[in-house]
Amino acid sequence: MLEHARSLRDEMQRFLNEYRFGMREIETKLSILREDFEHQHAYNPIEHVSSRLKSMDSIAEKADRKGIEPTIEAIRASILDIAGVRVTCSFVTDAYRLFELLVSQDDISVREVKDYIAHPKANGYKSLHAIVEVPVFLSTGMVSVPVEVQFRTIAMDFWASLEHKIYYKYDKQVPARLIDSLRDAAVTAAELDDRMERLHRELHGERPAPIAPLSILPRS
Ligand code: 0O2
Repeated sequence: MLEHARSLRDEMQRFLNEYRFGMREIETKLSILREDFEHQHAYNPIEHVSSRLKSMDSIAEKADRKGIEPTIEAIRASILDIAGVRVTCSFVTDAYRLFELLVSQDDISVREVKDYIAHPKANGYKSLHAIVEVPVFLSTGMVSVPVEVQFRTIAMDFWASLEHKIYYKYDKQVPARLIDSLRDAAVTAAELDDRMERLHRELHGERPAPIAPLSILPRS
């Protein structure tokens, strides 16, 4: 019995390690892009990068909520955001630019893209989400690991973090007046993003440009 429990624990540890390593690969790619940007263009488009690995509890809760069989195989196939990296950028164009630079790398394949910047959620949530697969070379061979990468601006991040707190404070039953206020705040945040980007462009003698549409779509 104890032997079985230990082998299960080791299996879970190996499973989570794959995601941890995948996350690290993406972090390294982002930090190379950031350093190279600084060097080549004297400009840093990334404000900060944060990462998180879903806990076993949170994986189990999501599997239960989505009716996914509680086996490693089923979870591996259906839960694609076990490893998550969030890239907070200065401006909206930087979020798209970073996305393009990451997903155009030869060893990255895109499984899914959700553009909540172009198409915000009903509550006002904005971010560009991509599920990318990155190869990880283990002592036992290569595994392809899905990592969810979210690209957003500081204003979007500020909004999302407050909305998250409100959502949990009210145990997901947010009063209507707060829902309306959050929606208004999302509009204000988007206006701020727009103004800041225009100012930034003026400062650099550029014409304000429209946001470029996504040129890279998931590979089937
Ligand atoms: P955390 O804190 O990142 O671990 P699902 O996960 O099934 O509910 P789906 O389709 O898998 O939804 O994912 P989707 O829509 O791409 O969004 C997943 C992640 O985006 C969330 O992860 C949040 O990080 C963020 N997100 C999406 N919608 C909202 C929102 O309305 N408000 C805020 N604040 N964040 C949002 P987790 O795992 O829920 O949370």
